[in-house]
Amino acid sequence: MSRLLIVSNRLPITLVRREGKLRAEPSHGGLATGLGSVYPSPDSLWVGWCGIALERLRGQEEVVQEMLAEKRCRGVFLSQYDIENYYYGFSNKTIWPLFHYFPLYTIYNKHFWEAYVRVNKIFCDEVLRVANEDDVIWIHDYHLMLLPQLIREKRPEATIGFFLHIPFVSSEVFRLLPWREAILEGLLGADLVGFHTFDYVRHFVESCRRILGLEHDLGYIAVGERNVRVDAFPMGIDYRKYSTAAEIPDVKAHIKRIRKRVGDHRIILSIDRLDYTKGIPERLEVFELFMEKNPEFREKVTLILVAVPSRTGVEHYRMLKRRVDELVGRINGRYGSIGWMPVWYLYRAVPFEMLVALYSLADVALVTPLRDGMNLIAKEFVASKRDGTGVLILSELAGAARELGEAIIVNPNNKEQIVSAIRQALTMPKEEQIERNRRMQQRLARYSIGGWVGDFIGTLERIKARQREIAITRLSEEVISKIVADYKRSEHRLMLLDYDGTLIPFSDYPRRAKPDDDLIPLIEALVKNPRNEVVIISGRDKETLDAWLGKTSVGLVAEHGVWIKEKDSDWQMIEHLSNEWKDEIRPVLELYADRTPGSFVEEKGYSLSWHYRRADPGLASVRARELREDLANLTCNLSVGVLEGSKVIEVKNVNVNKGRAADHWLAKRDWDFILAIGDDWTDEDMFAVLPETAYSIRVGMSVTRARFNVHSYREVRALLERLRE
Ligand code: GDG
Repeated sequence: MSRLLIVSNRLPITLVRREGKLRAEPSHGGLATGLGSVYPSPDSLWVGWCGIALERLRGQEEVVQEMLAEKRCRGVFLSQYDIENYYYGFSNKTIWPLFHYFPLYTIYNKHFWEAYVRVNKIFCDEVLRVANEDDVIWIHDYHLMLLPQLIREKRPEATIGFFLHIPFVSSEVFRLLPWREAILEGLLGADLVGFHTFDYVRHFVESCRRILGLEHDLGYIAVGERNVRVDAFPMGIDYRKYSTAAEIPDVKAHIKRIRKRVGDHRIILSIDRLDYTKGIPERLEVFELFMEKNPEFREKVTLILVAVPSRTGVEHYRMLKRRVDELVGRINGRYGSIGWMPVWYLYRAVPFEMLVALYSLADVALVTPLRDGMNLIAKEFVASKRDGTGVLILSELAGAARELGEAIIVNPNNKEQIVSAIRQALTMPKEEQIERNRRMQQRLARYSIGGWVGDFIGTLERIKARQREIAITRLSEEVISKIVADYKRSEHRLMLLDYDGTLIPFSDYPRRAKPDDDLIPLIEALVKNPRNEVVIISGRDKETLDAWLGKTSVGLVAEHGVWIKEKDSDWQMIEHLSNEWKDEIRPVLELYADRTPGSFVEEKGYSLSWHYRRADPGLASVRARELREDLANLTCNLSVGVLEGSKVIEVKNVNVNKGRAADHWLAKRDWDFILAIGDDWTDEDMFAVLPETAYSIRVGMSVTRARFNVHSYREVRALLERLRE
């Protein structure tokens, strides 16, 4: 039976050594809390670091594994050196700051990187040790970005999902990373890569395009033979757990106790891990400004600040702690009075019952991170509001802001705006609070943590099924043997072959894609066989085709079918065409070439094309979209059509396409063997007119009318070599 294998840096339980004895305690943080609700289940296993250095386990690894196995966990053991360099180092001093737009905090250190690679390999070994063939492997977060590819290398067929819990930065920031290629390649080892928001999806696919040159098509990236899906899955919470928590006796007791202490003061709540991305000092400054600007609220409002210790071994976190301590002291000293302390400060994790008691009591939750992948605190606060009252003030730079639009959304750097938001929150009529919260609650209840897990795993299974479908159309050795056998048996064979991308690889400059030394003899050999009729059916102009292939007496089609040249005869036009439209279209294309460095216009007898292979991909895709719109307007009264090939937009007379050219040859006689091969969508017109018995092959793993797909021109050449023999 297939199991769900969750893999993350930390397990949902952390081992601690107390009085010489090992104990298991629950882990804190977004991932553990979130997935903890759907875990453990009998058909799942969680693989991760157990929280204690190998040196301190003193040979007790087996005992630890047994302890962990009871909780359906499997431990990964890391040395103190690796924890320092992989966890505190690369994960938390390189990736964490960079991915939260803190490039100045980012340390690029070769030893950190080496440890990161090594630990990802240790995780890989452990996963391979416990994973069955048909298990679904779900890897989490930024500590393990190389792991998908490492597993893929060893288990090419594995089902692997990856989810990133933090933001994926804009490609402009991501490119700062010296190991950027390896990170992207690592992630693309997965079948599904998930992020919290669509913005992060955009940043990721853009980075893949700019850095690895991989195009994406509606969230699919073709990586070798695999189609990798990239999509947004905003993480939900266990809605019921929070919405019903106030009924728990312990929670009720906490509520009563805190209320007695706070009296009738209004409560503003702030809870986070103590992390510089969460904007805690900035929030304290805002609260100070609020006190200063709104004296009528002094002695009436209390800010409860829970800061959960985090990564205390990292210098920036220690500095942050000092800063927060100072600010709390300053505000309490400045505005406090006998009997009223403006800020209640807890530097520790609180138990769940206390946490939800605070959610339940708070009038306002102030959630103003400078950057946050999602932020579950905001969601938990809203879910805990049984009577619907309470106001959420939420940073627009938290992923959660995309779903919680009824909150008061603020820019965390705009102090004045947050000060007015606090005022607005404290004076908001109850009905309005309820109306806003109810809408958010409905949404959170619908897409809760179970829905999130189901959605992710469901999508992963669908992409796997899709990959299998593509694998079926992949030209197999078996089909190749059948093609060769049919070829040998037949008397009248027609071969229609596209040129660029099919017989020869693409080049930055079309003029450079000349036939190489192997191609001409191959074509000559095929043409020489009296049973063969071979036609190169191309979009290029007839002069180029003549110059490159004229000597071989192969049949030729130029400009997608404007011109045809039968074996050993002259060029002729399929039908008479006019060229007058060119004067109108040429200046438009030239303008786009001028505005898009690296692109250029190519003119052929009956067509004009704008090529953008060498242009900046981001700019080119914007320009291509604009050009398509311009051309749609300009060409509506002309008898021309607009075609899109691989990095080229071409305008040419309508009625001219490779299908018509193919028809010309198909009609010549009864063929008992037909083979057609092409690589872009102009070749689809050719595939469309073929009889069912024909062998048609599309180069590239795209959806196609052709019966089979191959990976690259090399496989086409290999197939033709087999036929030549
Ligand atoms: C990362 C991303 C993303 C916190 N303090 C206590 C406590 N918690 C629990 C909360 C909540 C979780 O920890 C914190 O989650 P966040 O989402 O706010 O933040 P990160 O830890 O930074 O998590 C984040 C998340 O992953 C999920 O993908 O949203 O953007 O940075 O569930 O309840 N729980 C208890 N005591 C505490 O003192 N019991």
